[in-house]
Amino acid sequence: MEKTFLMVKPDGVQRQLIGEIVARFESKGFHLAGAKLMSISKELAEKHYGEHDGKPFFKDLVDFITSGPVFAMVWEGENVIEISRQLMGKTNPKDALPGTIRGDYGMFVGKNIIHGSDSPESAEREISLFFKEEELLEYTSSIKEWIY
Ligand code: DAT
Ligand code: MG
Repeated sequence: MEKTFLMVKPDGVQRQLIGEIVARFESKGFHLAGAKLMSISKELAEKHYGEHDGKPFFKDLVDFITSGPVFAMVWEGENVIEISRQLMGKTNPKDALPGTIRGDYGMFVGKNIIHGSDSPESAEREISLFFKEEELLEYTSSIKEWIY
């Protein structure tokens, strides 16, 4: 089954939106493989956002993502990468539709609540940056037969 890396950013944690965000992915039918509340070091932030190195917002992005705890998660499901990007909404909350996480809770591109991998390659890379193999659990979900 496809996996993706999702993360409630420091603004989402401080605004007490972890439960709300987890509930959206649970209710959709995705399967939680691993999760943890953690701090991100500058080194990890720079690796995670490496594709944006050199852009004008890079320093602010690294400062923001290291400014407080994040809630890192791995979710599984058919097409989870594409569907979770839809549930998140557009990068800039001003363009994100109501009903999406960024559309419902975000106001500003620099504080947009949630991160999600955007391709199978970035999912694999980001999962291995944030999680050890033993932190990801394999277990059967009893509701799976009612979802697929
Ligand atoms: P996404 O988080 O939707 O995958 P991205 O990978 O293009 O978006 O950018 C990573 C983060 O960087 C994004 O969540 C918020 C910030 N960011 C992107 N574009 C920005 C901009 N023009 N100004 C300020 N911050 C920006
Ligand atoms: Mg991105």
